[in-house]
Amino acid sequence: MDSRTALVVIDVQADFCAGGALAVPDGDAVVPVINALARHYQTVVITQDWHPANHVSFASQHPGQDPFGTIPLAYGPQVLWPDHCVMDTAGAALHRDLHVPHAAMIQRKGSNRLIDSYSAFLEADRTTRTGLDGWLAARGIERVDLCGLATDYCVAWSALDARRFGLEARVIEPACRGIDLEGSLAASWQAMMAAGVARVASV
Ligand code: VGL
Ligand code: ZN
Repeated sequence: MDSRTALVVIDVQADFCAGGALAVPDGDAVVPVINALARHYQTVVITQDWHPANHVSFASQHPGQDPFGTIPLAYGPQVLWPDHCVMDTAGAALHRDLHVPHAAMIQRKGSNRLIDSYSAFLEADRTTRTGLDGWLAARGIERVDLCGLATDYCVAWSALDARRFGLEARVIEPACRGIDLEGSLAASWQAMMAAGVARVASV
C-alpha cells in the first residue's frame, strides 16, 4: 500500500468476539483477514474501546433500563450496552490472535465516563477530539482504510469522521462484522455512502 494510506483496525477486542460481553455475530472471523491485510500497510492504527466500570453507555448505570435500549443524554440519543471493554480487564484486551506487530499507534477511546466514543476521531459530544486526526496528519496520511468491529457502530462512525477531517475513507467489508440493531447495519452503509466513504471488498 502507498505510504499516504493508513489501516485503522477498529476494536478487535475480546468483548466483541465469541464469549465476550458484547459479542458481534461472527466477530472472530475478521481476525485472520485483518492479520493478512495489515502486512500490506506501513502505517497501522489499532483502536481499543476503553471504558471506566461506571461508564454512561452501560445499561447497568441506569436503573430500570435494559441493554440495547436508547436513552436521551445531553449530547443526544445513547444506545445502552451491556458492560463491556472495561479498562484493563480481559474483555478489553485485543483479540488474542490479532497479530499486527508493526502497529505504531493504539488509540483508546470512550474513557470519559460521561461521553461515549464510537468514533476513533471524535467523542459522542461531537466536539472532543481523540487526537488521531493530528497523528495521521503529522505522518502525511491522506486516506484511511477501515476494518474491524462493529461495522454499524465504531467502524461507521470512524469512517464518517475520517471524511469530516478531510481524509479519504474506504471500509473493507470482508474485514468487518456488524451488530445490526433495528436496521443499523443498512442505515450505516447508507450514511457512509452519502458521505463518500468507499465500500470495498479488497484493496
Ligand atoms: C462498539 C458498541 C459499544 C463498537 C463499542 O466497537 O462498535 N459498539 N461500544
Ligand atoms: Zn463501548
